[in-house]
Amino acid sequence: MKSTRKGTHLTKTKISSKLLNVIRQNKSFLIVCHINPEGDAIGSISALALGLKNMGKKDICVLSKDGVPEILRFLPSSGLIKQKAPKKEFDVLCIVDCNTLERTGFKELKAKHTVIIDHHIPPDDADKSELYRKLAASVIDPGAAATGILIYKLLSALKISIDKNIATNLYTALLVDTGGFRYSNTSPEALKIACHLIQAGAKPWDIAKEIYDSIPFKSMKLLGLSLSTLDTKDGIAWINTSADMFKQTGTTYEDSEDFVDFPGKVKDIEVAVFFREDDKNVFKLSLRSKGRINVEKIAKSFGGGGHFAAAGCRIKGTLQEVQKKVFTEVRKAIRNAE
Ligand SMILES: [Mn+2]
Repeated sequence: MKSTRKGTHLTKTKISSKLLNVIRQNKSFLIVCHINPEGDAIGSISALALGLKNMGKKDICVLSKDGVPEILRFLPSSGLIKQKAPKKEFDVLCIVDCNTLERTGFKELKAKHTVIIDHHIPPDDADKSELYRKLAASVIDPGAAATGILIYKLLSALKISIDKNIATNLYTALLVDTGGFRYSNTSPEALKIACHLIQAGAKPWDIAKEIYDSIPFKSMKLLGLSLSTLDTKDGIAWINTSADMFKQTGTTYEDSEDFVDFPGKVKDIEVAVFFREDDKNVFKLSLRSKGRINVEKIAKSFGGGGHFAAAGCRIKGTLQEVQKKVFTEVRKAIRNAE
């Protein structure tokens, strides 16, 4: 556990002077997040863009390959986010809430300097990649509850005041990545920063209504169909959403975003799994741990990744085959944890 220093909001994450200088000394910025973005990704890139604007930077482009999910369109300035990369070269490329170019969904982004602001663990071979060799500066802290926290610290280090719009974006980033201030990453630091963001104008009830109580009707119907597949065995609970269910309800993957939370609510289980049928015999899996089992390890063994308690991967096969494969690994992990 990291301890916080007394009398300050901030833990030990260091915002390097290198990073501050890259931002201070340059004029144009290309800010990009990962594909399939959620609240931390969109909130962080929007807050960074607003902060840089408040610093007097005029040439800022904010990018999200998959655009902005409908549920996040209330976020201030999210309307300015583009899906296509401009042809021109920028001074600085900021890769946010992810740490490889691949995760941004763009093959090439042109900039003189590249920085990474993220809280995911970089891939093992990252140091060998061209991106890391050319990196101008970075703040990568897997101990941070959300990338929004790192953006908050960066803006604070740049002495940019947090206005209401920035606060709304960053509060949403924290809210989403801590699962509504419930997950294990809900640290004193996360709550202290959330407190400051509320003082700066973020409205917790309004934001919670947007994030948690604005589910489209068709998504709820999809959830109903999916929940009817709920099953549990050997400490695992799961649900499955078939291609047919998406078709029946006129929904898309975006509508099943948090479905893994539902098997996760079952009492006395260790691991929850959500199976999403992406194609004939191709399944996207989301895994959640109740705290003892490292699901990142399991996802990684299937070529996926994530965090200790939340991870994902893609497995080929029929639903039965895929379930057998993953349940075998989960059972093994549960046995080893005993
Ligand atoms: Mn995040």
